[in-house]
Amino acid sequence: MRDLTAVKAALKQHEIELPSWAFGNSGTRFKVFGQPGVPRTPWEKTEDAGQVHRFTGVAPSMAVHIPWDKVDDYQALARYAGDHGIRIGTVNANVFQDDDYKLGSVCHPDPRVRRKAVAHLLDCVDIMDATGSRDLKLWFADGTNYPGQDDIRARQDRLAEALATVYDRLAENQRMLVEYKLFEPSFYSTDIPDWGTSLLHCQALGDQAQVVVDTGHHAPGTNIEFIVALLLRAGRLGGFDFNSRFYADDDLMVGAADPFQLFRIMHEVIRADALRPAGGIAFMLDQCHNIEPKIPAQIRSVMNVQEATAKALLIDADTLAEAQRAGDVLAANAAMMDAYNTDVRPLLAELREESGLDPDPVAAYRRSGYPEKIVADRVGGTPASWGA
Ligand code: LRH
Ligand code: MN
Repeated sequence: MRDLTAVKAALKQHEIELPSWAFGNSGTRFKVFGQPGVPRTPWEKTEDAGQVHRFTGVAPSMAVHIPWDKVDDYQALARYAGDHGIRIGTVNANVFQDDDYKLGSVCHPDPRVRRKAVAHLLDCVDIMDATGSRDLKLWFADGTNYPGQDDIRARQDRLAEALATVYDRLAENQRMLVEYKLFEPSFYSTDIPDWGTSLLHCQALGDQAQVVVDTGHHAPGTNIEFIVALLLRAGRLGGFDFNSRFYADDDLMVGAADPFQLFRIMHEVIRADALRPAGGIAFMLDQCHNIEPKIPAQIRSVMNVQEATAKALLIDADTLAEAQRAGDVLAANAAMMDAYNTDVRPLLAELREESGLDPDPVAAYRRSGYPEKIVADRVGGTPASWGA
């Protein structure tokens, strides 16, 4: 079994980034259920993200989504985040909610629409300059619904041109994270449907372009940890959008639907020695808490990532490697399963106490009075949501 001091040290410096939009109301095409106390502004989302970090100690940044988190002064927002013990992290562009984007954004047949989309992406880089963010995350809803609707290759040419324009604008310490998704909202072709398409574009652009793996964006049965191992080997894994799903892009709490898959993914990260911040992976959550209370859900999600990571850190690498070398299939699998079947909750509770935190972050948050405070304070105004 691994040296627990080293395991704790690795867990202590493992940071998980929170999505601002998961503090707001969200739902499906059938219904968006409102909740009392939901933030109404990026400032209130920042306050809530500060609470998750306060009780977990490992969520020191909040990703923003533009225009959902549009403010007049992004430097002020970054300072406000600092006042709440966190920082503004990844900047997410949004070219999927404007009427002009019905047939696509950067892949749209009309150059006017493509210029409009690229202008927004460049605005997002300006925002990164103001917030001090390293990463611009790009997910495009672009695609088609019927064969023949548009030329698949021509759309790739348009995409490559737009990405190159934005790439050239990046400062040397900034990165572009290109996210892929198999389908939805397009149902025949998606212009970046898989890791290979994202990787090809990233390799064509340069080293500051990396692939994002959203764990909800694959066909059922996809071996996601295989993709992770491959992207790490290629030096092109820029980050994760963590969530979980039973069927499609369900955006449920990470680790809720398939904790074993999350464990296998974190094993590949650790095997590549990429867990530490210098490994360059942005561990982000990307979830929708349609029915569950938002802040406790984010706290629980951070804990789920910690549990999967702790189990993966407990894999006895020497025993595993020896069994693999010897072709001892059962011993190799047992080395993984012994770690996975280890209850790491006492270890994590101890780690939190050593860090001056309550061993049970969800219970501590519930006792904090904050849930009642936001319900009492946040009356009137428009609760934040996707506004879809
Ligand atoms: C698309 C996606 C993308 C975000 C959005 C909130 O499904 O995963 O990462 O921009 O969700
Ligand atoms: Mn995502």
